[in-house]
Amino acid sequence: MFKKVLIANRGEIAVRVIRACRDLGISSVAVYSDFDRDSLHTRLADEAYYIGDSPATESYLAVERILEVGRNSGADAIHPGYGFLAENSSFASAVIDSGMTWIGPSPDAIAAMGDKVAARKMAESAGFPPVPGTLEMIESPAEIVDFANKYGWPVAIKASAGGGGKGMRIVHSADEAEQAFVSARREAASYFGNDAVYLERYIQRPRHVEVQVLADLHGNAVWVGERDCSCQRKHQKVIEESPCPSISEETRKALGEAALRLVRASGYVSAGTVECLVDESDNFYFLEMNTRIQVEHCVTEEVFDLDLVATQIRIAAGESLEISQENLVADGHAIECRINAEDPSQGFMPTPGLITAWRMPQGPGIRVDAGYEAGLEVGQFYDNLVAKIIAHGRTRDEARARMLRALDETVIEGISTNIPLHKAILTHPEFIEAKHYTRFIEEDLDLNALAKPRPSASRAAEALSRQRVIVEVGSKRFDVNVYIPESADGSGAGAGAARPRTASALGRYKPKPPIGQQVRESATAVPGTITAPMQGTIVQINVEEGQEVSAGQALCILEAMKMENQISADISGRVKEIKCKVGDTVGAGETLVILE
Ligand code: MV4
Repeated sequence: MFKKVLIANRGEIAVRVIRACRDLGISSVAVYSDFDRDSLHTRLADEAYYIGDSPATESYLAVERILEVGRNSGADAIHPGYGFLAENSSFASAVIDSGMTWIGPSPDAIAAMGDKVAARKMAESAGFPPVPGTLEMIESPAEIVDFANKYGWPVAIKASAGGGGKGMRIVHSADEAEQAFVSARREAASYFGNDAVYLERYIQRPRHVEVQVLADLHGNAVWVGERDCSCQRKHQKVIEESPCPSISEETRKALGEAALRLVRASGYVSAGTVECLVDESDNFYFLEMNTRIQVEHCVTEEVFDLDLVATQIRIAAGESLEISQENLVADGHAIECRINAEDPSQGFMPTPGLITAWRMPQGPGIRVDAGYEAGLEVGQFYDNLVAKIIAHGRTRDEARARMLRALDETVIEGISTNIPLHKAILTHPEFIEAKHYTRFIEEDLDLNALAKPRPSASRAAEALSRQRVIVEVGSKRFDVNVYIPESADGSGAGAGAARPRTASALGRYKPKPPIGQQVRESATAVPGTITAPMQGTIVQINVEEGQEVSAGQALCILEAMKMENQISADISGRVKEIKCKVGDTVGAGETLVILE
């Protein structure tokens, strides 16, 4: 077994891998950026090394820096987590060339599955039918029309170097083909550096079901159930569960066996996920294979009582799989909610900022994998996942009830989260009956009706002081928060005096200026003065000085936490001044455009 493992990641997955290392008696090495100097993974690892500036390209994607830390710290192996370098075959090769073990599949397998056209061919030859479509890249819009004449509209155009639906275009008729082809190729070139695109029949109302597989270096392979990830928004999974509630036992078995055929045919080793679409008649089709541990691996761990991350590490160290297929029987049901720093009542705007209060749920059937705690800041540089709550029960209904209880117990202040969205989904009849499909979140939920997040503590920290008061009304006890303006409070001490912050109780809270929150709340909106709603980077400017614009028209795009946010005109008028340029990092409240 390895003595020391470097974790080339951050946030909750870095914490998860550190835990697996500790369980296995392996020493852990964290790497961190400027922004993460105080973060949970930095502090939890046995050793931690600074690798660079906050932007991921300067730190978590800085291959040479990470390899250098690996060598200097004496790490035997590198675990990449998910995202960042996890599916970068050159990085996997470089790790191996540096004399360390790569905890993951071979660089060849990563490259083969990263090429979605090659992966479709491989699935086809392994007897796992891919979504009907082309097995080669297409060269002209005429091929879209030919394809539709054979299979019917709509048709999906996908990037061969893409994945996860990024850059996917749906074409409904021949007159849309040309434009969709050109823009899909342009987007593929700019996002993935490769303009190859291919076609798939667009499956109506599909479910997204994925099979977890494990394979060792000795030819043993198993499938560890499946997960349903049909609850997505903009190709981001929101809730995942295992087992899939809507397929028959027969389909489940056929799916698992098809995934194993693909694993065997491709010689795949390590943990992996075979993603499928399942149509309304329970036909399933290969979509793509992910060659990493996934965010949602925890639901599988709960129903199979298995540590997938530890198993990945054991496989990389050359151990044989101890588990046999017959012994892999799902115990009950598990559901995972991804808790994101975003505001579903404001178009899912990312909400970076300082976490001023943080209480995670506990009790029967609840697991939390988190990357944050009180006193830490959620920044604009990385994704907006702050925690995963996983509920396990004997049945889906029990898991769902436990999740609702857990969401009610959860307290996160200072930033907005998508907890109100989770509550709306979990109580919606479509979800309860497991009939949710592709456009469930956008079409079936009333997002405007979602409860507004409670007044944030960062607002309280600025101008208001919070007092917790116990009130008895008709002898019934109420626990009430009263927000009192600091001037009226008299103490001048603000919220800190009303209740000690959790992190200061830990003795390590260092106040940092909250980004994102303070200015947004204190800025009084001046009509025509367009300000940044959060800290971020200007990636596009759509207007010129002197141009006439109408209210609601897009002025520029601000990127924060890997999400693009459209900044629109609040009034109709003329662009008087543009105060930013593409590439600028702007702070919350900073003036971007002035209209007159
Ligand atoms: C599709 C599809 C329909 N037809 N491909 C791709 C990646 C994943 N994020 C969703 N993707 C889809 N690919 C074809 N040929 C529909 C989706 C899809 C989806 C599928 C199941 C459940 C929810 C979904 C939400 C958006 C898109």
